[in-house]
Amino acid sequence: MRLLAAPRPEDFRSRLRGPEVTARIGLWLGICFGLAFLTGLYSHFSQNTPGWLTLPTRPVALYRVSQGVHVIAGTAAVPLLLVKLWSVYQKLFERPDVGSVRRLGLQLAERGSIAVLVAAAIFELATGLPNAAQWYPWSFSFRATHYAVGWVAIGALLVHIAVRLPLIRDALTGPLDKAGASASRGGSLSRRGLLRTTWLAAGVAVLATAGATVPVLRKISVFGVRSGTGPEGVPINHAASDVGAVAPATHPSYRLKIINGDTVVSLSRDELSAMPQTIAELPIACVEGWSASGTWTGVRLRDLMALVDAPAGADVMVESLQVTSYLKVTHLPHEFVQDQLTLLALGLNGEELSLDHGYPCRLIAPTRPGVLQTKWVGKLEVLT
Ligand SMILES: Nc1nc2c(c(=O)[nH]1)N[C@H]1C(S)=C(S)[C@@H](COP(=O)(O)O)O[C@H]1N2
Ligand SMILES: [Mo]
Repeated sequence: MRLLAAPRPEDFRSRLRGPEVTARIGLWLGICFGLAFLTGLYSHFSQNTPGWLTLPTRPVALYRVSQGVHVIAGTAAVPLLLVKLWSVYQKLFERPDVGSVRRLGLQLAERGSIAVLVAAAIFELATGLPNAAQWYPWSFSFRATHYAVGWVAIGALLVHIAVRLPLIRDALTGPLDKAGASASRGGSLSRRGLLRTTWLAAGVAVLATAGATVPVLRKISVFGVRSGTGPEGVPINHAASDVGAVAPATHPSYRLKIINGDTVVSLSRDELSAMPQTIAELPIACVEGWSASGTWTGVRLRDLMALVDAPAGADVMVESLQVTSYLKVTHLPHEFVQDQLTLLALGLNGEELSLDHGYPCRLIAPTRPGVLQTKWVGKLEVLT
């Protein structure tokens, strides 16, 4: 009979399991989720900026570093979460305490909160990882869902830490392996060995992907989604031919339209080139985690705004010539409009901007998500 019954927690005899291991991995997992949450908030508010919020525009690589940390923390969390779940998996087979209604209620509440935490944590990693690999095998909006479930995950995590704090404190301050305990019941592996293997797995996962954003790691990051190559030495996300931008961007009648109410100024590319040019070293930092720095040449956006007498505090709508709607129109908050490093770029790394990087001109601003660095700009409109 016993063979057919579900196992009991006592049936899992490996001495590798236990709060000593779980709490140590949990500490690092908590750090990864905390970092991913904070950097995720910053990324969300960079893309969805409420009127009351003024975003920082320095350091220029702030978004690049933040989004790199976001993806690296999420990647490191994958092996950590797997080992942590393994280390507590026997608890799934604990029998409910039906002797006392109060204890049963508490048990169910605790189990429910852990179920939410585990589901939310798995969801965040299982959606974030494919996204960083630019694979979208689902039909819901990645950003809205990943953001909403992020709040669920961090809320459930805080409850979990609060409930378990005494246990966590004891486990972290006590010894990892009991003195004199042999490793025999866990096979040949000690707890220390298990933890070392876990840190190693997390490290390998990070090194295999972080080259997409950390240039010195490029050669060893075999799973990095961007190699660092492309026209003018910068990778391409969404080529002109993907979004129907080739014909309008190369048409001889191209004019940039700058609009402020009834005031409209049209400029050809030659006229843009004849304006004072600024050179700025700024990164493209894709929300999907890859990034690359470039030296851009172009006209300051605020000089263009002056041509139509735009008021100093106004935001600007930037519209691309592309045919498809995704990322065609973006909103540039006033702090970026006024920034002396926000350019309408005409050149990159000493060459004329290539079609796939946004010819005839593209927006490049300090510390902004890649999705908002609009290419093939056809229209700038002052918002009042
Ligand atoms: N008009 C337009 N601009 C765009 C995009 C787009 O699809 N359309 N993609 C954005 C994304 S997601 C990124 S990461 C950057 C990449 O710029 P690059 O291809 O020049 O490296 O361009 C951004 N600008
Ligand atoms: Mo991007």
